[in-house]
Amino acid sequence: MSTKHKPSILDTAKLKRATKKKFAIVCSEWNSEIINRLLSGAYNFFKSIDISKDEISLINVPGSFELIYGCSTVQATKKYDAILAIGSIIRGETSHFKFISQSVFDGIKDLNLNGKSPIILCLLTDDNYQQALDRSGGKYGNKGYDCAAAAANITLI
Ligand code: DLZ
Repeated sequence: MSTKHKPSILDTAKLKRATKKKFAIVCSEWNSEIINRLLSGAYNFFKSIDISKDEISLINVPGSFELIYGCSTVQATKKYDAILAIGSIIRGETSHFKFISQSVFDGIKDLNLNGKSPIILCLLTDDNYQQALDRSGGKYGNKGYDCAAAAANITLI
């Protein structure tokens, strides 16, 4: 997506109204370097609206496919105003990439339809490692930061 048309959801002054909201992050462990970069981006955003790392619950799951179960479990606690799911899927030699990616989008979409805590999906689906680096604090910004802003934004509607 072009960065020329940045959405107003990145308006930090407005998003400071979310400072008292409760957030959880559900994080996949696959492609850990990329995940750590996305997670840092998310924490940087939350810091910009005066929410410290210690105030955010972090739940780790093995891979992106397990984001669905992890988010479902966290949603069921009813403790959070929004949940941020973070994963990175990188295309391999087989069609596994396609099935996992589609399942995660479908699974998280289904969870969002149940009307409980909203889940913001920060899932990179890249053809190669460089593309993932570019989107996790590289030349295309940090999607972890952007998705954390979206999580704050959704608590204000
Ligand atoms: C198996 C697998 C593969 C090949 N690649 C990735 C990936 O690039 N990113 C990711 O998050 N997870 C991957 N996984 C693991 C699956 O998400 C899942 O953890 C396993 O299939 C077990 O259910």
